[in-house]
Amino acid sequence: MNRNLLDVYFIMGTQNSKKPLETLEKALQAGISCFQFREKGAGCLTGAAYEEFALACQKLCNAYNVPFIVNDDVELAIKIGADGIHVGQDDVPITEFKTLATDKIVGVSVHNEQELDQAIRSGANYVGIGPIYPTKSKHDAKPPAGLDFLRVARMKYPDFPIVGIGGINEFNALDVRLSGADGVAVISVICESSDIQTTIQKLSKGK
Ligand code: TZP
Ligand code: MG
Repeated sequence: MNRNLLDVYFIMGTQNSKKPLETLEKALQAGISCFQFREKGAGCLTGAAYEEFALACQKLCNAYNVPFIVNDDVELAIKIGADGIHVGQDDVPITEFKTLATDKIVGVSVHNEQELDQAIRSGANYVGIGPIYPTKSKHDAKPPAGLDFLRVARMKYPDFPIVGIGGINEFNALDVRLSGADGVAVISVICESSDIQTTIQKLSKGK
């Protein structure tokens, strides 16, 4: 995949924003490079409402020509023709999705070298490394790992697409990039911003 797609990678579900579709549209207008639909946690949508919300997010992403990636839910991703899937270590093995949809983007969260090597061997198109900093957006997140593993991963795989995640904001995004990430994956810094346009400009490469 084109590593530029990871530049500003926005992740969101209804648990993250009071007006999620409005937030997503502002983020798209401001130039996010990728979007991940992540509807999970207490009070999240289920059934038809879940699928309708996914379709509404997908439609917006399509209008801005921004890849629409589904978190965890391979079945939904296939059903609605998402551009890709993102899975963690406890989710379905990516080979399942790869066989069903060869041309799709597959992302995997990794936390150590073994997981990193395994993800790449299994055909991941990018990996997410984190949480780099403390995060309030994922209740079962591992302790913040800092930038060290990111540096190790970049040294080992100089050209492989890597995105950093967890507690990233406009002030630390450059450190994450300088440590080897092609981009930053964020939830709260965008969802809680009163000026999404400026926030995204500051998160973005070269701004
Ligand atoms: N995976 C690791 S940290 C995280 C996820 C989904 C949450 C990132 O959210 P925030 O608000 O940008 O820290
Ligand atoms: Mg998962």
